[in-house]
Amino acid sequence: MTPLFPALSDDPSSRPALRFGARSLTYAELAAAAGAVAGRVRGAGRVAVWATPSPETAVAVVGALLAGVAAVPLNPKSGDKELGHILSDSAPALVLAAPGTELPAPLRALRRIDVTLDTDPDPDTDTNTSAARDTEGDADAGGTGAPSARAAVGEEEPALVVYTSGTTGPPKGAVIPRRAIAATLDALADAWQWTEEDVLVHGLPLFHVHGLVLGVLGPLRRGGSVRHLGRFDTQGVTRELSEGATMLFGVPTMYHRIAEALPAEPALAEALAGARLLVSGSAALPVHDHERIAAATGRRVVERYGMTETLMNTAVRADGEARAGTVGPPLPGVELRLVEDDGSVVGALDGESVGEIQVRGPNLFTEYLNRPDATAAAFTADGWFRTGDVAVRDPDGYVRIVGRKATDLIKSGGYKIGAGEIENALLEHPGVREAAVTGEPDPDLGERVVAWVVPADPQSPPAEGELADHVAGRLAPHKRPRVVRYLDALPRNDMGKIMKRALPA
Ligand code: MCA
Ligand code: AMP
Repeated sequence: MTPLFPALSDDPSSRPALRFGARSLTYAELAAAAGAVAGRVRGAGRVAVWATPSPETAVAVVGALLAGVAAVPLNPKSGDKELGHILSDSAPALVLAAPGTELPAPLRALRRIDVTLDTDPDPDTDTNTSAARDTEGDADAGGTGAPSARAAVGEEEPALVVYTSGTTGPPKGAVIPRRAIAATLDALADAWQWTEEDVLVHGLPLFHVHGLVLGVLGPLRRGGSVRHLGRFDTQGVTRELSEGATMLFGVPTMYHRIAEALPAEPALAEALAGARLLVSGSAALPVHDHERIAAATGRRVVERYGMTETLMNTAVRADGEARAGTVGPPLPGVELRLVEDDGSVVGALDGESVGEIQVRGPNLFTEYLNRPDATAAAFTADGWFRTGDVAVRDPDGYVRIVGRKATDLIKSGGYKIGAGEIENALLEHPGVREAAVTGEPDPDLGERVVAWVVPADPQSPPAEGELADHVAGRLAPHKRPRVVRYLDALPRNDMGKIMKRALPA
């Protein structure tokens, strides 16, 4: 296997690699900073990364990868319950964080390593851990033949453990091997003609696949660069695309906000028109937003479709036709089929026959950490991964996602949110007797989280804001209910099961 980051291996250049606001690193500086991290984490089992939108997060993850140690990116807004679960499940040996960041109590019990961007070798670190040795170590892992005393890191070794919600219970850790990262990024490079000349701009969070794997590791694998906005806004997009950035990645909510802003921001339209590629993913981009952006800029947003467990499965190619409502054909190396409920495979490419998307290929995760039951249930007997997404295929092979099998999964702002997880958190509030959570269409977020609550005391139900804060503080702010509806009782069937479809629209 070739090294994950060839541009860091041999003679890292003074080309820009990362930029976050006023702070930037060249490849040589990144090699030194990440090399220092690698030296300090080598041999650790797994390391947690406090994944703020900062260059330290990128350096921490790249450093762990250079050392062959799996990184567990943590949402810095995780609430107690979510964080507690992730830490006990993934059992990291230590936590990597930017200096001066205050970590919440559960993390303070772990050994902490401050990630500095300083390129001077750390005097406390063993001399074998200089940048040069560590980037060489990665090259060795790739079998380039350079001499080193270190054992190669196998391509099936875990690179990342990324937590993702299911319909019930706490989030599961998807174990993503090095092979999957390399395969998906190289397939996207083929589809998008993505090269070292590209400069990517985005404002995505760095604790999920979209922002971290595609948005940071993607440019670094190509030897190109990434400029992170810190937080997404249309002014940042305008500025970076006007100053040399070539590609934009975002979730549909970001493109919706761009579409809304375009009439009043002519510079935004000009900046988007000059980009080489505008890419949306993590949820469906509504046709209306596609069309508004195309009308104002003359440019079409291309969609790609993936999952934490599978990384990327399909993408509209840079030289392909960007049809609104489609996510393109399967990427090179990815096998994709549609399967009906009775198990029969949909053969027709007729734009009408519906089936669940199942995939196979080098882009797939290995397992859910500590969850052999869930891992087994996710695959068919012959090794296809069941995505739960329902689609049709057009005559030219393009995939059109038309729905999802699980009604208890909500996609809000591009985040996947399990209804069960929020229901459990709500039931822990003393003012809540019964709770049900659903997703409702939302023009900005795609879907918004709605909580249906039977209060313990109907005379003084807990306030909407209090329940939102309760969920934000236990789980994460993006999981908080945006609307709370109070009922005297939840609709139940004869078996006592809550009938969500019977909740008033
Ligand atoms: C609000 N806030 C609160 C509360 N209410 N904090 C604590 N308690 C509360 N009750 C805070 C929020 O944390 C946030 O802080 C700010 O107020 C605004 O919140 P909100 O309105 O919810 O956020 P937003 O700015 O409207 O978010 C929209 C967004 C975001 C920027 C589009 O949803 C987003 O970043 N989405 C990306 C999701 C993503 O990357 N998904 C990839 C997974 P602050 O502003 O400080 O943060 S899917 C994936 O990886 C697969 C592989 C794929 O296909 O891509
Ligand atoms: P996650 O589990 O958070 O990684 O989210 C993966 C899910 O996001 C997929 O199973 C799809 O339901 C959805 N998704 C990702 N990209 C797209 C897209 N371009 N169009 C529609 N849905 C998407």
